[in-house]
Amino acid sequence: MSNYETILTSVEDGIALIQLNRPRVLNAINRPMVTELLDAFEGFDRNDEVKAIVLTGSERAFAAGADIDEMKEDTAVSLELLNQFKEWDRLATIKKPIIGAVNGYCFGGGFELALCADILFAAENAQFGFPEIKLGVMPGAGGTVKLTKLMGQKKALEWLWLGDPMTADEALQYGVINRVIAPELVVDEAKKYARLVASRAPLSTRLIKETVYKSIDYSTYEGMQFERKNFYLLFSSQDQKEGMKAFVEKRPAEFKGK
Ligand code: CO8
Repeated sequence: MSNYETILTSVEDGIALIQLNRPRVLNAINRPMVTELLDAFEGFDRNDEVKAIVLTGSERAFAAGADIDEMKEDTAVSLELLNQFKEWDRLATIKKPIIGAVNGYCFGGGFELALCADILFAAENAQFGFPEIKLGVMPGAGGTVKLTKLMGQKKALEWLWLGDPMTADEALQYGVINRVIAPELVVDEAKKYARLVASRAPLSTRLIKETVYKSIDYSTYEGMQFERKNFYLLFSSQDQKEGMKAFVEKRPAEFKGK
């Protein structure tokens, strides 16, 4: 359906699928892929037909990292001038739910991309890691920061310093992913979860996502003030009237996302 070179996209039953598609290099993320990912994510975020987005790779690899060939000659100045993370930062502005489905290798920039998903399901054979230290660098697209916030500073350092892969079960144990699933079912389960979220009130889904991410950086007090404003805001929606009316009338609510 799409004209992209590095990803495949489709929409079925209100669920968009974005699949990384550079299998020859284990879906290594090059700059055109970042541009295409942003185009696809932002397009689906604006598309009323789409209620949630599933992000996946292929059987062997979600993504084995940023494309090393592409960046091996970079300098500090070329990276500063390129300012590629300006594009990457826009991933955090996607409002619809993103469900990640990981098979195989999920390393470096691939792991950082997976961490941009709101919910992460992984196959039993998935491997997560930040091998950047073995290349003489370190994560640059949020890996150090997000891993620390997810698993705590001691555990994050233990993994980041060695750069060795963690299994899906270890990632689950540290709260980095949501579920471990049989490899052949991981995308289906991600789609199933996406359909369930899609059945809930869409404006609530958006504002819950926004509030959860704000709460990571806000104090409890600031977070609760922010939560309250969003709670009030939902009382200006038709879906709040419909949801509460349906409860009183003992019937399922029909949410419109308005
Ligand atoms: N970049 C470019 N090419 C890659 C990459 C990569 N990250 N990973 C694998 N490939 C290529 C290999 O070069 C190989 O190509 P060819 O067939 O032409 O030799 C092909 O994919 C298959 O790979 P292997 O033969 O190595 O497959 P194996 O099953 O033996 O090994 C591994 C799989 C263990 C995943 C191994 O390929 C590997 O270690 N890859 C590199 C992992 C890595 O170091 N990742 C971190 C990269 S640095 C990074 O991500 C910084 C992020 C900064 C932010 C960027 C935001 C976008």
